Amino acid sequence: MQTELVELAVAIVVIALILVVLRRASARSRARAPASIRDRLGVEAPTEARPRRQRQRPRPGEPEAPPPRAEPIAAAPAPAEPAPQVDREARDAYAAGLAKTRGGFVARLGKLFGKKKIDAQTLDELEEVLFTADIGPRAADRIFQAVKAGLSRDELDDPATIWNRIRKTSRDILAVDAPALDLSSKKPFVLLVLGVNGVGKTTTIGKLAQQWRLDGKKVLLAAGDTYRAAATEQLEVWAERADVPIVRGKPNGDPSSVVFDAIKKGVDEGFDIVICDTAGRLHSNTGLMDELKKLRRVAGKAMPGSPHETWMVLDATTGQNAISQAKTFKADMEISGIVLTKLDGSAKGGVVLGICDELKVPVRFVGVGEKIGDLRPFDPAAFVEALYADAGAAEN
Ligand SMILES: Nc1nc2c(ncn2[C@@H]2O[C@H](COP(=O)(O)OP(=O)(O)OP(=O)(O)O)[C@@H](O)[C@H]2O)c(=O)[nH]1
Ligand SMILES: [Mg+2]
Repeated sequence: MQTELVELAVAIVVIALILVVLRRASARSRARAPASIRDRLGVEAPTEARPRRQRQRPRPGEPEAPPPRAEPIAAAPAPAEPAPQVDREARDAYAAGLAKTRGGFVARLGKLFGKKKIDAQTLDELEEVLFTADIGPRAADRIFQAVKAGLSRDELDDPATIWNRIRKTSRDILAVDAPALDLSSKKPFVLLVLGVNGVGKTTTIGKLAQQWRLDGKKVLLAAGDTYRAAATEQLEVWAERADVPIVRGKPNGDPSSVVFDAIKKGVDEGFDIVICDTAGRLHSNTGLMDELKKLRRVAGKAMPGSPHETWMVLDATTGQNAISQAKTFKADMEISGIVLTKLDGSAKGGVVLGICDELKVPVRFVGVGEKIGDLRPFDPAAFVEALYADAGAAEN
């Protein structure tokens, strides 16, 4: 009797196990069924396969795994966000300056998503376009991963969704967390402008001087580039155009003494802003870096706490070189802002993405031409709209 009971219990367990296995197999086959069959069966589409967990530690003898490439990205597609308010005037001003950049990597993206069928190969091509786009490898990877992670299979057919993903990630990259520029917080507000030669420091200072004077500020320039006689003359021309006074030094004199005199004058005569020009030499020249550090120390002696901002000017036409220049300077020097010049002459305007992503320093202004009015405060939302302005047209 006892034996029969045991046999009965074993039989029940075996039947229960067979039922469980059959149910699982049936669920799997329904999930794999094409959409039309799923519809008929009333089954929801399977969610994206969970990515396989990467092995954390190398096996003995294996090289260390490289660090993860991308910033963490939300795996789920972003809900349809309301498009940010965009300053149309700023967008149009950037759009003209970004024409060459749009003709470059943005046009290549447009061709990619304009194809009839968007499939896994499109993702491979997307990766290639982004990584050769002069936007820096980290920014390229962030955009790539965002598109990849956010797109379910069905969405791959929808270029508008892809462009929205690219726009949103670009805006996120450009949104560097930094306090807004407040020129009224100090009197005078002392700004030191530096960068390698030819990037557009002196031109930018002339443009800034005019903008701020027109805003009602009392602006003074300091001709801190004493290495070349022509440098002071050039700044004098800009001072005249902008209608602001200038403090000059002797040719080959000490740039620190010019900066000291200018800040003192700024304090004594009630100026609102003192902008200091500096010499540009190759960033590998350690003499220059020492000189710039000395300039900062001397400025602090003329007015404790100054310079209040130190901006690095970068030339957009140099693409990723601009990123490495900024990194070199930032390693040695406190940089609180970036001015990116020559966007108008460059197909590499996307470099601003790499600069923001890698340096986490805010871009304050962008130069979009050689004339005195060709300098725009940087507005990330308007910039992104201008950069991808042809995206809609490219879909056709
Ligand atoms: N197209 C264009 N050209 C610019 C822009 N900004 C500056 N430039 C040009 O870049 C060249 C160099 O500008 P500068 O202002 O002399 O550069 P710098 O950094 O002061 O140069 P150094 O004093 O030699 O170190 C000039 O011919 C400017 O007209 C811009 O936004 N767009
Ligand atoms: Mg200069």
